Amino acid sequence: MMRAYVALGSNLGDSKQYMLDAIDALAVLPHTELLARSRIYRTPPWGKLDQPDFLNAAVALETALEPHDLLDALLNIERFAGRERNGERWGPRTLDLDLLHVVGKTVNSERLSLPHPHIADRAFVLLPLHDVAPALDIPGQGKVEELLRAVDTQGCTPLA
Ligand code: PH2
Ligand code: MG
Ligand code: MG
Repeated sequence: MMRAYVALGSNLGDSKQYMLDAIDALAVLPHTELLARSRIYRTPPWGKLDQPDFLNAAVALETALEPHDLLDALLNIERFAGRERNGERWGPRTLDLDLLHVVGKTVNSERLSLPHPHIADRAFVLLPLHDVAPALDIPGQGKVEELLRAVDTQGCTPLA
């Protein structure tokens, strides 16, 4: 079994429901257990600014799925949420599931880079990840609690 961390995001449609349904779907993946889920945060859009605020969250999983199989499962859950890929980078989406890290695994394939190379840059990833794994060390980037101290979390607020 491997410890895996997944980031969730949504800024189109009923975002909160997409996130909650996605967490339920992750919890019932084969050979997988949901260990922890973060709060859901409202976050300002990053990268492409002229789009609605996002909701973001993160989960910790224990899984026997290999990283590429887990990625396929995440893409299936996205598709079930009506995710359309129109080629626009960083544009609005009903559901985005990003595999952040699988403890002990390094992957550099066309489809997948692990650890996700941009965890350290993004408050909308670090804030929820900190809820589930503050002491986690992301190889090559650093410890989540230290990375979080170095980013600007202004405008990011947990939902009540
Ligand atoms: N995802 C993006 C681009 N920008 N901004 C926020 N706040 N949250 C996201 O999840 C997000 C983003 C592309 O995946
Ligand atoms: Mg993303
Ligand atoms: Mg994605």
